[in-house]
Amino acid sequence: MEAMKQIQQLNQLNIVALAGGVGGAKLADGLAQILPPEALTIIVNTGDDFSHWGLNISPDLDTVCYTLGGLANPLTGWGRLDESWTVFEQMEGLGAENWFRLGDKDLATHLERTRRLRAAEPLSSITRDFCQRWGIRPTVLPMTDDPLATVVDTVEFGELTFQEYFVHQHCEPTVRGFRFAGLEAATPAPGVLAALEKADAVVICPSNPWVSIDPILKTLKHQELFASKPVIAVSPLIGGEALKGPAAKMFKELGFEASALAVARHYGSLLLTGFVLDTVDSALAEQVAGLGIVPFSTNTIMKLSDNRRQLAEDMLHFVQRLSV
Ligand code: FO1
Repeated sequence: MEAMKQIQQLNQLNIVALAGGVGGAKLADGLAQILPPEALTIIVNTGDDFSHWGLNISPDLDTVCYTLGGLANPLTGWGRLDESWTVFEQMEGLGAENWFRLGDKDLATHLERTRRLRAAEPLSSITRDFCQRWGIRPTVLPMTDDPLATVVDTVEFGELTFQEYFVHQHCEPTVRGFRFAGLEAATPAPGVLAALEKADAVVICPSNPWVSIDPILKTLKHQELFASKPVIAVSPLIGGEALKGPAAKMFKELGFEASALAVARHYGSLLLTGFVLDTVDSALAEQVAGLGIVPFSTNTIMKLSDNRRQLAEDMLHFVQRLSV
């Protein structure tokens, strides 16, 4: 009965989640298991978007949507479940670039997205329609409908487009900075600012702070929207390592220690009200508190669907505590 009451209260929260790829998608899925669809908006990074084989690819949007729709490949985290690779193999046979793998089902998404973008339909409108067709009920929004590209400045190659760095070069080059091409002209997609205004709290998912969350924060350009409500980030670093991707490597190469504490410092107390650390990092809680950010330790590893739900529930309880 007591547990039922708590869930009912959690149900009444209105949440905006900021998400990149796999980590963001998993927490968004946990939140979607608890919150009513009208109380959850997920704002997704589009800085990874690029053109490949003449198609517009939006990797993070697709990872979030496929995950929420139960369509994601659980082994990679990106791409489709039960995928086939006929077109990819035929393209390879014709000498096409093969460093970025596109499966047959996934290709349908890119073909239709590209067709509609060329017909001047905005990315946010295409995403809304795809979500409806895939049975996804929370609102998923690209951070912007405008072109914005994350560029990675590397010691070995100079500037690389994000997917060149991430997939083609396997995140191996040494990072010395980032640039977000198109940032000045980019405005938040329709619905983004309204969702933030309505939200009781903003959740920053355990995505890469440098290349998944920073582009969203920089595109919003309306940090005052955050000032009146709790903003809570979940650390993507656990015991100094990222579960997936180059976040820890980036912190080190940019001259910082790779730790949950460094993530909390990166966002800072002007943005964050609360910070969720994994239990293995609970010894850092005191130092997070020293930054003026309320720490909370729990299990943040989301291997199973139940773990996603549990982390979302823990987060929402934390939001409630910070809201009073
Ligand atoms: N990541 C890879 O490491 N190799 C790939 O071939 C690859 C293909 C791919 C196709 C569609 C898609 O939506 C994502 C894909 N990803 C691939 C993942 C993606 O590049 C990154 O995970 C994100 O951009 C980082 O969040």
